[in-house]
Amino acid sequence: VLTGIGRKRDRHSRHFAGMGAIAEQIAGCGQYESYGTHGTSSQKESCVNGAAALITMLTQYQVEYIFGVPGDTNVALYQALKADANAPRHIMCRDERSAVFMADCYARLTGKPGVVEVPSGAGAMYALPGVAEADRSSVPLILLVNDIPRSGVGRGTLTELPVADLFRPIANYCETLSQIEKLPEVVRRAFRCAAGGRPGASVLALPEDVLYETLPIEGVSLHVEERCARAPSHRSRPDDRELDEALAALLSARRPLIVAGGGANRSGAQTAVREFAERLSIPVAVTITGQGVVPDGHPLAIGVIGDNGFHPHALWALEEADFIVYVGCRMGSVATMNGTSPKKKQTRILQIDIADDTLANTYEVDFALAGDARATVEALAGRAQPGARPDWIAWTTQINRRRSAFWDDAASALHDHVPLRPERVMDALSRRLKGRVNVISDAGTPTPYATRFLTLGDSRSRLIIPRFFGGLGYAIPGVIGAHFAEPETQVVGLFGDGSLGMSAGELETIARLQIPVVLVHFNNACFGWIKALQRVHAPSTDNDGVFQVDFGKHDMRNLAQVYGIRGYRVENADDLEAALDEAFALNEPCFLDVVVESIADRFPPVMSWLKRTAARANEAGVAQH
Ligand SMILES: Cc1ncc(C[n+]2csc(CCOP(=O)(O)OP(=O)(O)O)c2C)c(N)n1
Ligand SMILES: [Mg+2]
Repeated sequence: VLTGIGRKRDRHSRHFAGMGAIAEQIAGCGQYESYGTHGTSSQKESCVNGAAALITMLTQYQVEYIFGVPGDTNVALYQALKADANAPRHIMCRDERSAVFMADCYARLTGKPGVVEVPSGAGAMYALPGVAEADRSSVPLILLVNDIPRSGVGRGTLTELPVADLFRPIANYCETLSQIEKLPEVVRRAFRCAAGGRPGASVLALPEDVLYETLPIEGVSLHVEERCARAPSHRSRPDDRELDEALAALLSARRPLIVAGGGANRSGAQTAVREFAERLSIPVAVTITGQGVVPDGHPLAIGVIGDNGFHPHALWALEEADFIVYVGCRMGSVATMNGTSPKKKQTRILQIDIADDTLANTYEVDFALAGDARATVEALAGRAQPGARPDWIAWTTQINRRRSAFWDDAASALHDHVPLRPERVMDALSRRLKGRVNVISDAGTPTPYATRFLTLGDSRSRLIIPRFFGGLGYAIPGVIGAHFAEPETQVVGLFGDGSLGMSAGELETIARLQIPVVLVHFNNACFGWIKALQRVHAPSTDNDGVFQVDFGKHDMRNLAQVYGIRGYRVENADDLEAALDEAFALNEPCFLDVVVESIADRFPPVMSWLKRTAARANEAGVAQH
């Protein structure tokens, strides 16, 4: 897709318009001549260095923000950013890991590749966790590593690191820019690989000396591929025969179920899945990352399957279904409870996925449809004649009865226990989240409780939980990315004290940028999830069953207040309601330090834990008799 200047003269001219000002300000630039009028002029007439050209291309790709951390090797890039009035806005972060989490969250909400820039060595290494999470969660992301100059390679140069090698296992594309002429094509490849196929991470190591070099005009085009400015850059779908066969089998089912995973959200398949489900009256369950594909209040929205935060009626439906359509779901360990649910061979399975390494990978499936989730579901829906709709009413009625019973029980079990129970916090939040909102959650207490109990009232609202690695410390940077993705939308962050310890530095970023966000800190003075897990597995000889999981008890609102963030200490239901009322009414960052009951003292809805403790209780009961 590389195009020479001559063949793309019009676009090329447009891309260079307005660059005179940039070039004049870049250090080392001599005389400058506009590219727009000199498409075939000689090299000496050009004066745009690599950094400025990179910024121009990012702008043309409609990159709005670059999340980054300064370092010894970023000077060329920062000069170019500062000099270009049209450059993407730079968001300075306090830690590269957080910078990537911000970009990841921004990308999850916009579909546009999140762009991050970091310095060499330590900066690149600190970026690694977020790159891995984005890549494995099929989130389009571009990491730019401002690397040491080429002359320093192999010579004991401070911060030298084989960047491309380091990231290769966790990225769609990695490359070190070796020559200035190749910059445009390498940037295009980075966007193409981040946004196309199964979206993921692209990592470019950019030696700083190359960024200072002058970009030659001859044979180089700064054009961009607009379709790669957003993922998915193209939508593939299976052929007609495969679609017809799969649909015929689905229509012959007696108890069908759709399971939407994170891929359905990545593909923007929400409307397609809802309309397909409505057309045929098929209930829809979701995985943790598939939440939001159908709105919480929809009559066909059954709830969440999987080990963590599941709804019992959704699991029941999964077990009872005779035909399951998985849309953009990896069918991994959590969604299938380690390959036990649904039971293998008992249920016919249709799996729709963009990735060959995912399709039919953990289950032998009856229909493997390779394609983009939205395009494939739309194609199926287009073939499903409304008249062909089978009578599945008895099946959906059974599920709905169970769903109503669950929510009735949940409401009656709510009370103002002290310390506050996590579901009580979710209930108070749900009552305030009727409009459009983006909720960003960490692992630990928030995940099972938000998944099970948080209900979002607007079909455009999203609950984002980074699930491939579930790394702690995502939510606090995540809310910053969410704010920039949709500045008009209310943002809420949910995180435990373990997560806070790993991301507290970004409270300064939130304060500095005055991000209006409601931060809800689940303070249980421990790594609660692990403490609970230890208790689940504790030998009967160990009364307490825990080791190295407790923190000191602190009033953590003080931490937020250091940065001038309004802080609330919440110890009971009255405090909670009052603090939330105030925080949602304000248009500024607010931090609620909520003292909650520990999930190690009363286990959260995690199926494998509940099963194990029930089995142990049974054994103990048998032993006593
Ligand atoms: C980076 C990272 N390290 C370790 C873990 C393992 N881990 C999962 S949950 C958890 C405890 C979380 O503690 P906290 O944030 O306080 O939440 P809580 O479980 O107490 O609600 C840990 C350590 C992880 N998910 N990510
Ligand atoms: Mg904790």
